Amino acid sequence: MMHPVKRTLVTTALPYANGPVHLGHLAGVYLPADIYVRYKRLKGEDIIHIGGSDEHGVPITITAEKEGISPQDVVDRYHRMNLDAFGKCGISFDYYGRTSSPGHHETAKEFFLEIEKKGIFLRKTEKQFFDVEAGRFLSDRYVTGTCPICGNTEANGDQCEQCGTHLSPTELLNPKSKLSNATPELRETMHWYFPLGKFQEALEAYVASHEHDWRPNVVNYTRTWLKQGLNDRAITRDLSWGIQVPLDDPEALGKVLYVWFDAVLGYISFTRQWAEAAGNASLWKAYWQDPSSRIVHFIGKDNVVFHTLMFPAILMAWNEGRQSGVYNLADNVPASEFMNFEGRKFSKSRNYAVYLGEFLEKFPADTLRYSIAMNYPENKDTDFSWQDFQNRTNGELADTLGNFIKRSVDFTNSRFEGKVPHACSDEEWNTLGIDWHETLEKLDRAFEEFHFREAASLGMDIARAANRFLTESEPWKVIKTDRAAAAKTMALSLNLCHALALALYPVIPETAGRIRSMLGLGGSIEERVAGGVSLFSGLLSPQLELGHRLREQSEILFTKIEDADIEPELKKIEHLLAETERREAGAAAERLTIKPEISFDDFQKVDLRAATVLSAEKVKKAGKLLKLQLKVGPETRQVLAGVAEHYTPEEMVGKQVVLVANLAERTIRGEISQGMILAMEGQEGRLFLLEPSGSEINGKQIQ
Ligand code: B3M
Ligand code: ZN
Repeated sequence: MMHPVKRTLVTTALPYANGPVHLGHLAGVYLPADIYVRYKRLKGEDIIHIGGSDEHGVPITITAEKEGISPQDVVDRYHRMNLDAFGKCGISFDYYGRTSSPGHHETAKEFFLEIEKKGIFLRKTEKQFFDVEAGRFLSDRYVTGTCPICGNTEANGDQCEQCGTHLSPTELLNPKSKLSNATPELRETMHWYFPLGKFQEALEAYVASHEHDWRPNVVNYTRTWLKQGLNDRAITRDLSWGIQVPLDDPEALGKVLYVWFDAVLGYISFTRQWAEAAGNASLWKAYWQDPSSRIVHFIGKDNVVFHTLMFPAILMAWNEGRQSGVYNLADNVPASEFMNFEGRKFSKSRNYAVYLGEFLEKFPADTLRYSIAMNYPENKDTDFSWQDFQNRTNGELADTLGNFIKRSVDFTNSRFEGKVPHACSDEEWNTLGIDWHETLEKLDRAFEEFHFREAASLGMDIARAANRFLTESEPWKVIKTDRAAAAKTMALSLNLCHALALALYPVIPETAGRIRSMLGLGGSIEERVAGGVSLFSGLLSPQLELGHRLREQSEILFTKIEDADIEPELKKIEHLLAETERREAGAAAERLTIKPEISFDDFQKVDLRAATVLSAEKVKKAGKLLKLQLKVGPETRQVLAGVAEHYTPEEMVGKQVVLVANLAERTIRGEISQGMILAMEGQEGRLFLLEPSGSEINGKQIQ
């Protein structure tokens, strides 16, 4: 950043309001953002956290149709549920908005109109599937069919879940509408396109300017897209739920803005709504348009390009030719990897998840926050397990932190009339075996650079050192012979309690508040820093004065988690896993069922030939596909085969394969495929090519 940072705007990905958020979401996005925001507040910095519900898009309408309720009912239910769960978890949003709000519709329309007025959008007419029975165009997710790559009969119009290939609906074999199950027909429809390619250079420069401060994964992932060249993206859809295209034009009828175009703008609308609610309607501009402000988007890795390419390009389009009202681009986009659960990916559709709200009905928020911070998926996928949760809660939070605080407060209450019995000097503070300057610097860097696991560990290291100090000083023995020495130990211990509350506040804020209250300190941390005071540097010296009065009653900060408490949870997982296995076994058995009988003549229609691979190359944006040139007798054929994850191009060259030579020609990913080569699935999904052996067989028929 060129300017010293005056204020920071933190945003968190807007979860679709079509289901409850789970621990995976918390770990990747909301907890890290909250830790960051609380740390900044602790330093007295000006920072706001803006989030909200993504209430448009096909995920919402599909849920509504499945449950037989209206989209509005769906978003009302889950918006409330998620907001409530975040509240219980201590995620301290300054504003939590909704993209269905009139204010947001206004912002999105304003952006659309500005970009339309500048003539940046393109209008293109393309063929899209139309469900005649339902009288509706079908967006990608409403079409299902057979995957042309792996043969999965339940592939979605945008992606095949079985082999992971990104698809477009017209690539599906035997396409069906999810609405009516009818075979849809192709009809022409016009859409507005955003020419991302027009911003290619500017986006490259933007990413290059952050190549050292963004996470390597974020830079690499974005660059992969840039290298492939950015294409025009449709930013409207034929749907009824969403933000209507704001033009008085018959072509705009029945069209809404694409959910991603609208959702990222939610960050802006919600900041506006926050400012209005705070009674200073123009205050939002300071966060978005003042060059000395900084924007940080917390997201999961699956949302990277929308935040590093799409949203910046939209803002660039808005900014073009403007003198005022120019938006800042994000300064950082700390995208997380995924946190798995008991060794498996969270999955909403398989119901393999622990939902945040449910979890907090059984266990306190800070135990969850701490365990998740210690498993923060910063640069690789991590795993959350009940065992780890139990160990950390019992061993680290209860035995180390909780125990130290309670011993310090109880002993002072019983032996020193509940008052700090000694005035600690800075020298004494520095004899504890903790280098405070170094600790502060390390903590500062860990929070500032988004290393939240390290930040939480550093806090716990202080607790360990404190525990050791108290145990080794043995004030309960020493007091019998040297009351002054015991008084010094207790005063230092109490100051350590205070330091722990500060250092751990971003991670376990509720506990920090309870520690402060036991220490007899009034007012919350938030109130104390409201005026821009930094409490964080309070670690450098003892803060509790001689004679300061503690609260009379101590409390147990963490109750241990018994095996019996997590047993039902482990049972539930066992059950879920067994169910998944059963389903998978069932699916495998189904695949064994033999297809309906065909006649000999039918079989004779298939022309199988031995062919030789002349060359092979990868296909852009299709990680599973290889483009092969095959020699078949005198002919050369181009065939696309979904084998890229099993064979390298080099391995393919020279292989003899079996070609279905009279299969109708198809276009996959814009490339012609003239036939298909035979392969079979072996163990663990590994593909094996059928390789006919023999010499001089090329071009010969296989019968
Ligand atoms: N709702 C996708 C998701 O929940 C989307 C994020 C929007 S962020 C502006 O992963
Ligand atoms: Zn597939």
